[in-house]
Amino acid sequence: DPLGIAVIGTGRMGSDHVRRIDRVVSGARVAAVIDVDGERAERVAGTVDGCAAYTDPAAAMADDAVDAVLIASPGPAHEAALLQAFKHDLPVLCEKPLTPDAASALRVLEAEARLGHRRVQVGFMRRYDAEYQRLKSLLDAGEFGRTLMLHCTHRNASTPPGYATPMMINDSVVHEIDVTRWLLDQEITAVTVLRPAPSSAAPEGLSDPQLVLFETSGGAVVDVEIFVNCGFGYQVRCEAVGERGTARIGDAHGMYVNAAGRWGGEIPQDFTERFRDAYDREVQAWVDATRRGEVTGPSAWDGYAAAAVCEAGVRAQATGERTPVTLAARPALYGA
Ligand code: NAD
Ligand code: ISE
Repeated sequence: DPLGIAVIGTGRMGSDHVRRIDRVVSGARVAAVIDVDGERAERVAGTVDGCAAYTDPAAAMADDAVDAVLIASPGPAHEAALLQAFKHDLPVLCEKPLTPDAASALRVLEAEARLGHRRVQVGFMRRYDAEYQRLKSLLDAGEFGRTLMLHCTHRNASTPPGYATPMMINDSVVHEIDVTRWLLDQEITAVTVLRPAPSSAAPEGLSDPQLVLFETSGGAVVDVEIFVNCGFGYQVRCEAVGERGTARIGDAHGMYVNAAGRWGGEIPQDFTERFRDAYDREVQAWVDATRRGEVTGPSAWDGYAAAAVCEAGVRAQATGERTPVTLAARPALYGA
C-alpha cells in the first residue's frame, strides 16, 4: 500500500508538497491535510482524491489512514506537531527550521532520543540538490586536500511582507549553516556578521545585504553573502577552496542563448524553481526510507545544531561581535 501522508500547513511549501506527493513521488499518497485555516485545508484537500481535511494536527494523526507526517506549518508550530507525531511514533519530514530556537530544538531532540530511534528528517533540501551532491562527493574524495574556505552567495529577488532582519539568519542563512556542517563534516564554532549600508531597494528597516562569517571546528572559514532583495532573481552559489584546487556550483544555466549581439541565459526567480528537483528527491528519499523502515537524511541533531548557530548568528547581527556557538552533548542516537 502507498504510504499515507498527512501534510500539516497548506501554505506555499505545504501545497507544493501536496502536489509533489500526489503527482511526482511514487509509493505515497496524501491521506490528509491540516491547516488552522480550515477553508484553505478544504481547498487543498479538494485537489487530491480521497484526502481528508483537518484543522487540528492531533486529530489527523489519530486517523488510521495516516502513516507519516510532513510538517510545513510556520516554525513556531513545529515543536507541538513533532511531539504529537512522537506520541504516535510516526515518521516525520519537518520543513526547516526544526524549531525556531535552540532550547525548543533540544526538547525535540531529547524527546526523539527517549523514543530510542530516529523519527525525524529535517527539510534541508540542498543536500538532495545534484550540484551540491557533486561538490560533496568531490570534497569527500579528498583530491583537493583539506577544504580551507567556502565562499557562499544566497540571493533572493525580494522578500515577502513581514520579513525582518533576524530572518536573514533564521530563514535564509540557515541553509548555508546546514550546507557548511554537511559539506565539511564539522561543527560551526563562531559567527560574525558585517552589515554594509543597506541597499536602497531593501524595505524600510531591513538591513540587507549582510556578510556572515562562520568559523568551524576543523579551522575552516566560511563567508556568506545574504542579499534578499537583489531584484534580479534567486541565486545560490558555493565555491569550495581546497589546498590544491577549487570548485564552484550554482552557475548552471539550463540554456545558453546568443542573440542580438549578446550572450546570456535565464536566472530562476525563486526557490521552488531553483530547488524543484531537490525537493522532489528529498521527499522521494524520505518516502523510500520510511517504507524500508529506516530514517535517513538530515537529523534532529542537524536541526538542533543549526538552531544553535542561528541563535549565535542573530546575536552577532545585533551586537556586531564575534559570537561563539555553544552546543549540548550529542546523544549517541545521532552518532559520534
Ligand atoms: P506559509 O505562511 O505560506 O504557510 C503556512 C501555512 O501553515 C498557512 O496556511 C497557515 O495557515 C498554516 N498554519 C499556521 N499555523 C499552523 C498550525 N499550528 N497548524 C497547522 N497549520 C498552520 O509558509 P511557507 O512559506 O509555506 O513555510 C512553511 C514552512 O516551510 C516553514 O517552516 C518555512 O521555514 C519552510 N520553508 C522552507 C523552504 C525551503 O526552501 N526548504 C522554503 C520556504 C519555506
Ligand atoms: C525561505 O524560507 C527558504 O527556505 C529559501 O530556501 C531561502 O532561499 C529563502 O531565503 C527563505 O526565505
